[in-house]
Amino acid sequence: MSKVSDSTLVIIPTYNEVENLPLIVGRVRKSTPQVDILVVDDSSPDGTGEKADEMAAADENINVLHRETKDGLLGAYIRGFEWAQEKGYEVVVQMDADGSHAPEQLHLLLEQIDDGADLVIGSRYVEGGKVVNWPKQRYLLSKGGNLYISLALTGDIKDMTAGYRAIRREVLETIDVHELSKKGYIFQTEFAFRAIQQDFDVREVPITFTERELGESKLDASFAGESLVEVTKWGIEHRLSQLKDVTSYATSLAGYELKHSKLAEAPKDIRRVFKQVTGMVSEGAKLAKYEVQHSSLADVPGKVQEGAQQVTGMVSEGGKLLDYEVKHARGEV
Ligand SMILES: Nc1nc2c(ncn2[C@@H]2O[C@H](COP(=O)(O)OP(=O)(O)OP(=O)(O)O)[C@@H](O)[C@H]2O)c(=O)[nH]1
Ligand SMILES: [Mg+2]
Repeated sequence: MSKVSDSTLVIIPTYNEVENLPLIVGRVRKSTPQVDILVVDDSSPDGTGEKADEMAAADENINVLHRETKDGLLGAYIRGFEWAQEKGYEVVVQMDADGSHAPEQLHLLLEQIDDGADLVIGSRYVEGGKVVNWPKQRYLLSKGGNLYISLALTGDIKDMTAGYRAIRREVLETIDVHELSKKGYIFQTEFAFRAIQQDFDVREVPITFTERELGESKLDASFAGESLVEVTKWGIEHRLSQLKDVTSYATSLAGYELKHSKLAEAPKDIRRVFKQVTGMVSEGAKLAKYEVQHSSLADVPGKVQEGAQQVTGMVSEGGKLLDYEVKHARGEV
């Protein structure tokens, strides 16, 4: 019997991934031979595009698009999505070239698609999900950021920023990808949020995310600041009436946790991180406050509880981050 996922295109955007590309493509071909691959290269100076052409010439399942200049990840994906739609693929997959998204786990995403999901996110932060080779600070910021996003958007999805995804054609036909924010990688979050708003069946599967070993990063991990402000705006637009009673929880918990953290002993250079964490917490509190002022009296007690738990989690992640920073600054870790 044929499955939806038999018609899948894996899009791999590349910029200077000449060492990684043959490895990742080889792994996809080996683990999931039924899918096709599209490399979207932005004229990488290191010759990734030529390498991709060589591979495409030797294997009809591999295709390449060349863009003239480096124009960001969203732009590369938009080109890939349009190509997939022209060719009539039922499912597209987003996969980084650097090995962070294991092709050996692709079947986990595709199985959910075949089970009826519209968007499947390979998640680091659901039970069973893992991150390998990340400094603790980056892990905590990412996890804290995602907790915040879940809270702000009152979603059940734990890893809204993740980039390993399988998407059904219908979702791409519904969401206008040209309207997504071009700031950093925030489009990933916005896309998932819109899919949820459109009542698509959005699911997570646990994956093991492995930090790149070869080649250079294209983006620093500075999503914390700008992106969270963006997310807060959507959250407010979305009118999260469920959050109204969370305000007092959020503010008192944040106050308590931060007072009891190791901040008093903290040397100056952790201030930066502290600011990021307090920024996160205070954005959360502001959002909650706004909601109290603007929502109707209709209440959803279960959701309030859940929201409070998320805030607690976020704040305690912040506390852990501070502890780590203090130890790090003292040379204990
Ligand atoms: N075509 C294209 N690909 C890009 C662009 N920017 C990033 N990529 C690719 O997008 C994927 C994700 O980029 P990474 O550099 O791994 O970003 P990251 O995962 O945040 O950073 P690291 O933690 O260092 O891996 C990789 O396959 C990149 O080669 C771009 O402007 N154009
Ligand atoms: Mg990467």
